Amino acid sequence: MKEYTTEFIRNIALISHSSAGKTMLCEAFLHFTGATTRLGSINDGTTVSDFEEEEIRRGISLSTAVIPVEYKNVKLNFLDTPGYTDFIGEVISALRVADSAVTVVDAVAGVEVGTEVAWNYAAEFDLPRFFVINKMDRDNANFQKALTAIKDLPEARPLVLQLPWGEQSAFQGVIDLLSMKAYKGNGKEMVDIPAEFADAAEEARMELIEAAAEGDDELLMKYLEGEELTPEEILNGLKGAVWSGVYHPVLVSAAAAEIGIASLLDVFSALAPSPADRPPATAQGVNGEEELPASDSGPLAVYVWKTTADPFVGKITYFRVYSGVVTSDSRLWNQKKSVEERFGTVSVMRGKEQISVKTIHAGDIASVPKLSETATGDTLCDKTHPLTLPVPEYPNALYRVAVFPKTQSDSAKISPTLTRLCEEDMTLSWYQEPSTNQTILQGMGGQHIDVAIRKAEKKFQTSLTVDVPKVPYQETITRKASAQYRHKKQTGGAGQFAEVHMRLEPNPDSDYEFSWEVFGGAVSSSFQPSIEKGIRNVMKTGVIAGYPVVNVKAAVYDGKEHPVDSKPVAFEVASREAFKAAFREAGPVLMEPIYNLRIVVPEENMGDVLGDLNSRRARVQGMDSEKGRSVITAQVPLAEIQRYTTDLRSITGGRGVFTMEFSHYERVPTHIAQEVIEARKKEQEKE
Ligand SMILES: Nc1nc2c(ncn2[C@@H]2O[C@H](COP(=O)(O)OP(=O)(O)OP(=O)(O)O)[C@@H](O)[C@H]2O)c(=O)[nH]1
Ligand SMILES: [Mg+2]
Repeated sequence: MKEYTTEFIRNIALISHSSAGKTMLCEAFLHFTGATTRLGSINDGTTVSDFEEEEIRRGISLSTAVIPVEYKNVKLNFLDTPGYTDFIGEVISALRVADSAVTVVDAVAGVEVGTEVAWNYAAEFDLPRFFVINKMDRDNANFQKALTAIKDLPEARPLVLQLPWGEQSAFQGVIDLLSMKAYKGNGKEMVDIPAEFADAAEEARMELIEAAAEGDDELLMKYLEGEELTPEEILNGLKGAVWSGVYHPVLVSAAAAEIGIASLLDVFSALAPSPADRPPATAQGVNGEEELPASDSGPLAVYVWKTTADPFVGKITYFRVYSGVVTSDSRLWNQKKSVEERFGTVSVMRGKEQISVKTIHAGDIASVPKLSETATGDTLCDKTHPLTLPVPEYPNALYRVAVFPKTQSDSAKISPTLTRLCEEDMTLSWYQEPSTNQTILQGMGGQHIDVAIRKAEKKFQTSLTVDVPKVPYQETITRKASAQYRHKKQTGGAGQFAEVHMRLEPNPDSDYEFSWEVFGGAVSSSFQPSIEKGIRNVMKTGVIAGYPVVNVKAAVYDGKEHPVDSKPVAFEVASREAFKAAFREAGPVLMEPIYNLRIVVPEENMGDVLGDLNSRRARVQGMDSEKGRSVITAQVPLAEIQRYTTDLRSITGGRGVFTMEFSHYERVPTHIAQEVIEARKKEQEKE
């Protein structure tokens, strides 16, 4: 592969709802430009992008693949992202390093929820955005209908740059309004616009020229005075309109039928910004923020946006150079980890293929194997000029499982395996939940976790089983109560004696407070630490259902001691038992975690979603309908939504999405608390 300098590079993220045709578009680009000799297929699992075993098995993309396409004198780095919303983390990472985004719209299905989610993320990254209406060859494909749906996306201002030459089985090419030519088939052959499309093309071109002139006063004057604008003037005007996000060009294709391929590449080469056309990146330096235009001569700033681990290939680090150049056999400084990393052979990735290149110029995307410490989100730079590039925000987890090792040997590997899996994926994490003593793996949905569990097995030889996690309940009290306990063992051998009088009170402001109110020396204050230890231990393990105790104030106000038999351990026991007794008298209740949910669904599903929320003890807090979509905000107990990703999918036929965030703990209704307590009792009987 040739070496490309900044102005000849385009970094373009392909985003959409699952199955709009992103992977097939990449496949068609590669085939058209001669990088591959035949067009791969999703069904046969032979595409360049979807090379992972799990991607082939499922027939969908699961992670972002880099597909560099050499066309004329530019290199277009397409980032083929997964559309399935479980893998949104991959989309965010791709958008982070892209200079523009292409939203692929299915000409039959139109704008789907996943399309909108991806579109909104691209807006957050302030990227110039394009639309491609793909699958124009399919039965029921409808360009106008898809275009109307696009107009309903938030802040979308579609600008038609291409019209389909026919639709469905008659789709045979693309009418390009910039060149006013028709691209036949894949586009190798250019012909005059067929007569029956001449009027429509003229009309659409007028709109395009007006849009091009809109951002440029001089151009606008010229246009209003009826002067003809040159092709160059139009292109420059359009660049302004597209790069500033005022207009979003609409293009058409049929990827699997390889129609409209050259016309897409022509538009992207001409109209998608190069890294140098984008505003400079901002990095944190030693003396504050630094602006970094994409330039080979700037200070070195390299952002790591993706990491993969594989027992055979080893670790591969994907990076984008924001400023400076990267060469093979060099040393780079990782500012966050404070280590120097040795870069061996630097490569350009094409799917799983590593194509070694000598120099990676500013703005380009490449990879390097076997870095020791560097992880996704890190910045690499020159040791003498430390820089840190910003890491995007990833959404909170939506789905959790408790994981268990299948065998003894898996048990030893569970923690390193989970750590490695999570290193690869910014939306996957794991932790040990102290209140339930379970190992929790959390991510964006059932498929996401399922893929991770399979990877653990296939890549890291660790077999895991999963289950719905226990809800991390808490125990607390609702009123003041006192109790006393005497611990006495004075028969034979060394005796034990301690008596503790304790009062408990609700303490909403903090989890635990203690006061020592023993006056007159009934209990020596030297026993206070043991008494507190007893309390802390019982607070960890709970009193009524085995969950941690929170929000209590404990006061020891009296007691008794024995000159010989009172030992610290005796007071620990007495204090524990006094606490339990007082706790049971103090109106004990279970508390459960409540989450804030924000659910976006098509309007027609609103009734069903609300009905379902009702059955989940939800408190609906807001409802909003806009452009055919409803937004519902609600507070719902975690116990009711542990599998909401799957449930919402089935209620809405996959057309609903949601986010969730922990809000607070709240009292569990008595009948449900009773069930939890009973379950705990049964468990204890088994133990
Ligand atoms: N008829 C027709 N089928 C297409 C076209 N583009 C893609 N397909 C088919 O649609 C299905 C999905 O295509 P993909 O390229 O995997 O879609 P994707 O957007 O990458 O999907 P995800 O990876 O799940 O996000 C495959 O069976 C393709 O063969 C097209 O232009 N016309
Ligand atoms: Mg795909």
